[in-house]
Amino acid sequence: MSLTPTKADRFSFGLWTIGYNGTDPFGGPTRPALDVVHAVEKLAELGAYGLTFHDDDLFAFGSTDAERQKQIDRLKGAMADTGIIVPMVTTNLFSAPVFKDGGFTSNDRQVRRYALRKVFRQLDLGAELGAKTFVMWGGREGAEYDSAKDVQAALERYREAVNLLADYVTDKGYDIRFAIEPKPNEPRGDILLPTLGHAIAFADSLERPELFGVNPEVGHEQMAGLNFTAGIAQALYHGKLFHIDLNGQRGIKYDQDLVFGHGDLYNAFSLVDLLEHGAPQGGPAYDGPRHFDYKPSRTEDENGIWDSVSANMRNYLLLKERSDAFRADPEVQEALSAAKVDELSQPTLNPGESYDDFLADRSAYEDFDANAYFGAKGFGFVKLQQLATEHLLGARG
Ligand code: ASC
Ligand code: MN
Ligand code: MN
Ligand code: MN
Repeated sequence: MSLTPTKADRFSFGLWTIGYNGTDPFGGPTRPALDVVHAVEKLAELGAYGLTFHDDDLFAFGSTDAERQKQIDRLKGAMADTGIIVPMVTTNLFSAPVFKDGGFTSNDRQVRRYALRKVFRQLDLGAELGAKTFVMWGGREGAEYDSAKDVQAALERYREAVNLLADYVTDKGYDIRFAIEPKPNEPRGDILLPTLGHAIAFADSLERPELFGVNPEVGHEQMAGLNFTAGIAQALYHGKLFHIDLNGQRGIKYDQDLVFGHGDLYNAFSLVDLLEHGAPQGGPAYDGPRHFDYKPSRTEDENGIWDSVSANMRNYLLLKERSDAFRADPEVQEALSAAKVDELSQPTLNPGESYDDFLADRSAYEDFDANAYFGAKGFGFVKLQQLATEHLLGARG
């Protein structure tokens, strides 16, 4: 297996990721602005296939139509020269002061109307550039104070906005689906639709649920103390994994946006194993872009940006190689069987068994000695996890 990224790996990067200039709440930029044409050329050279962007990443908020068009034309030129595509676009409804209480769910109705128009504009541009996914990260859709936000009304306004967008893409014939990106907090004290579970429930309640899924980000779920791989498994199970944001996070703290693999490495391993091999006993697989949404640390210069771009892709490919070796190891297969991982895919009832049949089956209860059954016998999950660890550390094959 090759560790050199190619377009077939479908690695994509946000323009805001490589373009992050180092600004944080405690200090200003540590790097100059990155030009989009240079960014596209470098991504192509390093083996990525796609670029994604918020409207404001490409043309500054408040640009004139001519300034906006100039940047779009420059991006199109770079795409034509390099073969880089734009698989996803998104709208910035969080940076400009007008969005300080959110976009779709600002308490101010005029702001909501403006936010929606900004999204329509970016949707048209996404369709023009061939994007298949429209991500919605509502970083400012939330509150710091419970009495300041009617959460049910906010959900109603969110619904109103996205139902309208879904009507629009349907009428226009755009081949675009929407992916809601959950995050528990930051920049707001609490953000609406804080985890992928909240977002899936909401997506399914919309007028055109088939057009709505999720774009989970590794660090965002981990900020809530959740297991990202388990969440991705559930998103796949519901047919809702439309897109994914890969990065690294170490525990429950501010959103670190580290390089993929530089955070919880075990969880990164099980994630790549799931994305590449699917569920052990089958189940829907993910075949979309492997999108990195991270921030090159503000300690780095421009070389550090490109080192971190390569590190994201290389870590993904290394984990894929480790996971291939894990799956191919006969001892792992034995340990999986001993742990009965495959038995979970057998239905609990017999084929055609009714509850009358089931209640009449004495072996299931009356004659079953629950104390004796597993009293002295374990599942061997620890042995299995040690085999995973040995593969992850390169100690086996
Ligand atoms: C996005 C997205 C995020 C945020 C953040 C902006 O579109 O996926 O997580 O914006 O990266 O800094
Ligand atoms: Mn993040
Ligand atoms: Mn993200
Ligand atoms: Mn992010």
